[in-house]
Amino acid sequence: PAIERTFIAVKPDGVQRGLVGNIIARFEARGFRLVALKLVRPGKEHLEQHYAELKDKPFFPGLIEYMNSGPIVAMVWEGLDVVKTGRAMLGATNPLASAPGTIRGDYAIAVGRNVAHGSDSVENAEREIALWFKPEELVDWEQSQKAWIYE
Ligand code: YYY
Ligand code: MG
Repeated sequence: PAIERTFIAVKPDGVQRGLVGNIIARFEARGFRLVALKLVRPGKEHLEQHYAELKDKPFFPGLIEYMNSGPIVAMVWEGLDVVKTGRAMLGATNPLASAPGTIRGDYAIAVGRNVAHGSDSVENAEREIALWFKPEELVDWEQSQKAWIYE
């Protein structure tokens, strides 16, 4: 495994339901490093770009409408194997198939209201981070806990 970055977002339902702090706390407590964070309403065109690979799916228009329905907390987290581990922390796409203990498995029921997003590959993480953040929004800082998190 390598040190990677992933794009994690709290979707509009997660923000409305007051789950922002909880979701951030899970990544923080796991030991990952927060690289960027903002509350945004980026608009339809941006959201269509974010989900471009799903544009032919029947649920695409509803997905975009939902994602555009309120503010989103956009984040970049860094750490060992964080792309795959972030997906594991989120749980399965359909919350009914997400294990308890995961974000979706603890807080969601419907696939179209699944609370949070996480990049599914290193390549997509790079693409999503570049879409959501300007280079100067990615903050370089050293975690003082690092020596206690990594061998
Ligand atoms: O990466 P992930 O969010 O787990 O799933 P994707 O297959 O990328 O789909 C993105 C998003 O689309 C999903 O989080 C909910 C929604 N969606 C849906 O509403 N109905 C489906 N059958 C599949 C996905
Ligand atoms: Mg996806």
